[in-house]
Amino acid sequence: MANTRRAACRALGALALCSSIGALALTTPGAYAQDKQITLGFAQVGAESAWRTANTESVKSAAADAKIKLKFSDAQQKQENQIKAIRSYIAQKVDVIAFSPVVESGWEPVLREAKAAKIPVILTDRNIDVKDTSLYVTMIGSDFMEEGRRGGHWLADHYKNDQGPINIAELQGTVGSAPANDRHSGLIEVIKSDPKFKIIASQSGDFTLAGGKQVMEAFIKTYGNKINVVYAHNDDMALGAIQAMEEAGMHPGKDITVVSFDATKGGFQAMAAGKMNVDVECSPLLGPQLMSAVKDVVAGKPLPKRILTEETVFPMSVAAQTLPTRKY
Ligand code: GYE
Repeated sequence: MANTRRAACRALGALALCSSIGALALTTPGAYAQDKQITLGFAQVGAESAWRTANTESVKSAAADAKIKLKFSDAQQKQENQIKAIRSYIAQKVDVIAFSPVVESGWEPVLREAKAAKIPVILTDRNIDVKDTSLYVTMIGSDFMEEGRRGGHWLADHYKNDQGPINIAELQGTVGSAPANDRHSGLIEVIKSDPKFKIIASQSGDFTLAGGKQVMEAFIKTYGNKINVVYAHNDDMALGAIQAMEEAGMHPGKDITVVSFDATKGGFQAMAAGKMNVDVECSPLLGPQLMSAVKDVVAGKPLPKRILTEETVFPMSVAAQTLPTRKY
């Protein structure tokens, strides 16, 4: 109600007058129209990881709490499916479109269509690479570069008294996705000045457990015990890699240092069991922030271009005690 009144007042351009005509503004046909239930079209990446499952749940439950009508689609990690979903939301004339872009590039055409239809677009979780930033209202999510740097700083500290070489095998996330690009670049930024760190292998496991396991099996075949560190872009791939190492008779967390991202319950369980050394947090619980942004956009309130998530780093030593408090 308050939002509706404020929006109506802004349209009138007479704030001083508005407090006195508030009651009147609420009964005008224009203001009534803005009181209708908001419809949000959300194009999700897929269901590739525990992170994603928690993110989907967060979006669905926050929409229900905010009484926002949610149209939800799962793109099965394919950009073409997300583009189709966005086009269908445009055709259905939803009030707001939100999506978590599977990859960074290739979004201009469909976002121009949304803009032409005057449907505001909110990005969540992953960023995109567009010149015209007016194609979206705001981006809500983590700073993946910073996460990569945090992983790198943890490694630099862990090996500070070691001459090296420290051979890193990297399990990358989905090719072309923001978290894969930035978790890689953040690491490089930190370790590039120290030649003892070497990335000896780097391949995508597409953020899945099966992908992580398969790529790690291939790494073990080629590099065997030359590998000192597994740097996995998410917990699911790290868990898959841990399985591969154990099947090969190795001791993850001891013979091979395991660095991972997300800080899901699965990651915490692996740390508590001594099989993962550090988990860099990335929160999927973006639903409440998204719904409040959706309401603000509909009410005509300005939003910051970037809404950052607050996160930390969990080393193995705190896992057992922190595990019971993890929400995803
Ligand atoms: O790290 C991974 C998921 O975009 C931050 O996507 C997200 C990533 C997350 O599949 O587990």
